[in-house]
Amino acid sequence: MERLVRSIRNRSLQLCVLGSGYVGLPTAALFADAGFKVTAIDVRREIVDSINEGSCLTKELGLQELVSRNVAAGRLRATLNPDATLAQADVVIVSVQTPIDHSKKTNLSYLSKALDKISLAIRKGVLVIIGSTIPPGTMLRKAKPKLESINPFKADRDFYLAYVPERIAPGRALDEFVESPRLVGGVGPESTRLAAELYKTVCKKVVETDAATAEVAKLAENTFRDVNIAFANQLALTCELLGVDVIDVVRMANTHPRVNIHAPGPGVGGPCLPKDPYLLVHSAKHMDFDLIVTARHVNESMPEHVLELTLQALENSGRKPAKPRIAVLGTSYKAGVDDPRGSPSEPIIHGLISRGFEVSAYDPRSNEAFGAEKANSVSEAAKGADCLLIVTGHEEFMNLHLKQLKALMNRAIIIDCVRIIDPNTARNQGFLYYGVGLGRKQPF
Ligand code: SAJ
Repeated sequence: MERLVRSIRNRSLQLCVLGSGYVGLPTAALFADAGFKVTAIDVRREIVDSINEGSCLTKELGLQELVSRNVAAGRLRATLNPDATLAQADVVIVSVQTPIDHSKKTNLSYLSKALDKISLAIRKGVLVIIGSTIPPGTMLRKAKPKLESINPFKADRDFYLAYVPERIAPGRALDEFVESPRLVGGVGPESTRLAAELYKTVCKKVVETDAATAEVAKLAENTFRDVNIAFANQLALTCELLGVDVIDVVRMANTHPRVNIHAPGPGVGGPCLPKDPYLLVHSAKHMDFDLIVTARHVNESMPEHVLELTLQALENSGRKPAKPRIAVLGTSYKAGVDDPRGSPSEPIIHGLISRGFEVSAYDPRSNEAFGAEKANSVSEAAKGADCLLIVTGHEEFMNLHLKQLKALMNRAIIIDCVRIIDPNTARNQGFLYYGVGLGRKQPF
């Protein structure tokens, strides 16, 4: 153990990262920058080739430069071939996807395949880190037995195994990797100690725990956010009926020193929040998880509410056009990122198309259009539109030239799901303005 700790401190261990996507590649690049020799493994040739060329396909602030610098210095390389790399590695970090299927059950097949490969290659003294989000119990009931199944090695004695959940927000991955306290939970004390030692080379703060606690804590963080956002969304729906503005209500309530209500919106997207509450719920099925599941249902229902608002606005704007044309602004799942995974824009656009509407979509960061006509600017999307539907709160949408847009549009309606346009400014420019959480009816 002491020898391994020394090898971490003098950077003489070889690392490999299995899965070089949104999280794996920043992980590989940061450890390489800390001085380790790192091999990034992926099944996608385009990812491997781009890394070896000193470039990257993942858009993350500072990542391109970090990859290029460390590839040039010979500390970072990528490969499609896991077997040879795993046979040499002293540390294996697993960062593969763990999606949920249509019945909301976790698909652990990518993780299982990774563990199969590691179990064949494992040697004495190797440290295996799982970074992927996993259901509680996975470390002790699946990962540990699998890694102990081929060779007569025992975890925490012959090799080391820890869960180190990632906590990074896409778009700020590098910064958050370093700055956010990192949970490190080993399957035993030696594993925790060794993994903590490794992460201290990159992270400013490491919090030691055990694997089972780290598993639940990771899911608890995102579930808490999801429940909080569901509360904000339910409050928004209530405010619409009560004739008050949820933005004012949340601002007022949050002046209380111990209240922090999140922002309502068109629904919750991304690769984590829509999934993690289900991972938590499925691992303890016998419990009554009404709160968490209900919160999910509230958030999942928001795109439908946006469709209802759109229909209402069209009806209230005079004669409803035979085939309304809607300009959707934003297809990435949240402001400032290019990632469209799980974006509320997807069910919204599909809902509009299935109602026979024409839809154009523009996003300055994402190329996704979810089946809508892809526009190259706000003006192009708005041309001939009956309604401007703002789904993602990108800063590019904050100061829209409303007068110009009105001149381009067929009908002047704005549905603001992320509340980035001031209602009075829009109304003064002659728009019919609808916002999520903005009361329309007279109270009581
Ligand atoms: N959203 C709201 N209202 C809010 C905040 C977010 O509607 O007040 C929506 C967003 O628009 C988005 C979704 O929720 O559609 C998720 O956004 P997010 O910023 O809460 O989370 P992610 O998925 O980008 O990343 C989270 C991270 N949490 C934060 O940024 C606060 C990160 O810490 C986790 O590591 C990450 O999930 C993960 O990988 O688990």
